[in-house]
Amino acid sequence: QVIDGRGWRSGAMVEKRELAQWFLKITAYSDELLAALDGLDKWPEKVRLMQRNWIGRSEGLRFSFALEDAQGHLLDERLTVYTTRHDTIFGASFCAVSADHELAKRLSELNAGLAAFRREVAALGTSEENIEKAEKKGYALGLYARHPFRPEVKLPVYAANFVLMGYGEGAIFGCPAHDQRDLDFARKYGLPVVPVVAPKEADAAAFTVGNEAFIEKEGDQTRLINSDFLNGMSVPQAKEDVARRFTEMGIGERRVNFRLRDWGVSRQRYWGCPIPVVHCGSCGVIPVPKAQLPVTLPEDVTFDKPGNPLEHHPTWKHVDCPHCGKPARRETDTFDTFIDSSWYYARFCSPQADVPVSEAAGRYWLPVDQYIGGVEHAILHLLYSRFYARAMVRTGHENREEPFASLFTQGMVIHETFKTAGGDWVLPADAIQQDGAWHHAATGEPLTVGGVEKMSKSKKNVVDPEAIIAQYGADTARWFMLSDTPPERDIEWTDAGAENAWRFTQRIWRYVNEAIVSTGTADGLALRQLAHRSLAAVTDNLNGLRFNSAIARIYELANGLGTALQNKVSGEAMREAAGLMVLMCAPMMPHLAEACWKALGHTTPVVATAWPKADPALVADDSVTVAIQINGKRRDEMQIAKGMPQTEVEALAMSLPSVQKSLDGKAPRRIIVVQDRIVNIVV
Ligand code: ANZ
Ligand code: ZN
Repeated sequence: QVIDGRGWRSGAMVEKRELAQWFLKITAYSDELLAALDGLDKWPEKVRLMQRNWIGRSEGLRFSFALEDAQGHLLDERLTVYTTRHDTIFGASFCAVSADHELAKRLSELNAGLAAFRREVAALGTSEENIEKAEKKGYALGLYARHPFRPEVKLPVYAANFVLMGYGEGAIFGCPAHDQRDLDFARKYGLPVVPVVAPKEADAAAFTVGNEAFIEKEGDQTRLINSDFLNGMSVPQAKEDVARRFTEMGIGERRVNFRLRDWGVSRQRYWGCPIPVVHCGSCGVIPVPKAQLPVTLPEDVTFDKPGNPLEHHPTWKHVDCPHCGKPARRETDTFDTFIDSSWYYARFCSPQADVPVSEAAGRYWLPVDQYIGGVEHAILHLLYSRFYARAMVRTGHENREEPFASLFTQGMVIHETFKTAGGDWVLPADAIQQDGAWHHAATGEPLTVGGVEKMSKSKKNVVDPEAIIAQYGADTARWFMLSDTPPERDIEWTDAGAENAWRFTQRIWRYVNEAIVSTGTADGLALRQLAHRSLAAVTDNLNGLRFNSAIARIYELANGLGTALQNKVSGEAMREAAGLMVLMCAPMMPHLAEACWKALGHTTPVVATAWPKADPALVADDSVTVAIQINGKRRDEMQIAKGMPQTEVEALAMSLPSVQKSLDGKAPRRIIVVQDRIVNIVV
């Protein structure tokens, strides 16, 4: 809940402070949370990728350097680093520790310059992005690390602003030729840049690195150079060799690291579920006994002081130890709200149960078939829930390790922004366009049109659903939103788009009413085919959540209906097509659909009517055009399914109005059918 180093709600800068807080050990599940992503084949690939990156598994090596002081005296302590590029060890030209590393902390007690540097780094905040963007800076500690293979080579040790305390060992060796951060750092402090990996075909003696580090891509295109016994090896071979040697030397071991950190669930605020533990001076941390749960919040709190009101409350936190009965202190931190959202899906299966979740209900209902939510949940809520599901399996509460079988991440509604010359944001409802320029409706002030952005209260680029519903109705609002864009993408709200959707509602109403009274008699097969094919496509699109494609098919059907009305197509086919169109619209325009359905003479409402099934014979696109002849003269044609049996073809031909007219009441003497081509009626 920290975005760009700021609180995601308040916008306040995050500062580092030490607090005793509660964590859930999600890192114990890193491996399985990662591995099981492969099985989530109904999740968007981008969300799975975000989770993979967030968990951030890396295979590397942890090893230590001997340390000496400026006079060359060996120290007792060693410097442990984590690396994924041990193949580059001969290109090492410095070591660096985080400003929060024990070594930096300790040395800063006697070194004012270092202390100031540590404060400067702390002020950079916690944002990885800021740390990534900031100029790479360091402070020399006056210590040197001995190169493990070349003891005469001394690598200066710095505290550096780009080394994070929370990752690996909080310490690195820098290889400037093959890491951009290390290269920037080396150029700033005049450290050697020795390339140790080069393209296969490159001349080792001539290969150099300028201001861009040479990063090894996956594959076998490179070889080790300037690296003693590693020369000529591929990167994986060299990694293997160094790992083996360090292990044999007893200074290192292979190690899998994860970026994922344990989940800090303590919040110093009033609004939240109290963390149900009591701190006792003699017994330690004691969980609140089940009989005393839930711990409820006091209602008489004040917000007059900064900090957590639960801390300031005169009595709430003073309780007796549930274990020894002596005066003890209630935990005043409350849970992160993501705790509750992590398992509500399970509780929803048994909302009345007197246990947190009924395992039997979960067995029946879970996993959630279709989960829909914004992509902003990709790495927090959706990862926490997956962790919780696993934890609940371990505790016997549930038996599904994955909470959500299928995930859909919808886009956002975005809108143009409007601003006055003075820099004030203006609501779209207050902006009017005159002669191509925008003005404030009330003051007449000229307005500039800014970017099309996610609707937000601060930029005022919001449209009020109430106003839209009052103007167009809810059906139109919904129809426009679904029609415009695939739901996983952002949709720009425009008045013109809403206006078009509204016009379409009018067309549907008109066509349905014309179909009701239609007395047309022309052949309806083409219309029926269109209707059933539309139905098959719309069914498929709705199942795939492709609402905009579904709507495009409905528009197509409506156009076909309009043409059929003009062509006086059979009233029966018109009413069938109109009825199907209404049912197809219903999930997206329920109000209009019910009114049309009733007008079509149905007494059961659409909501109680089953979704229609397309007739496969009409859907199949294996129709052929057959010419109709009377006494050898071409009179009409009709579309029929390929291979239609002779008797059916005859009956169909005889039913055509054009044929009936030509026959003028006379019975045919003979009908000759050339399969899939001609029907000749002999009178
Ligand atoms: C030497 C080296 C040479 C590295 C080279 C990279 C390129 P991943 O893959 O994300 O795990 N590193 C290790 N701990 C760090 C920390 N606490 N803060 C900042 N950087 C840290 O990244 C592993 C690489 O990130 C490690 O491999 C280390 O730099 C750096 F040509 O070691 B490397
Ligand atoms: Zn006690």
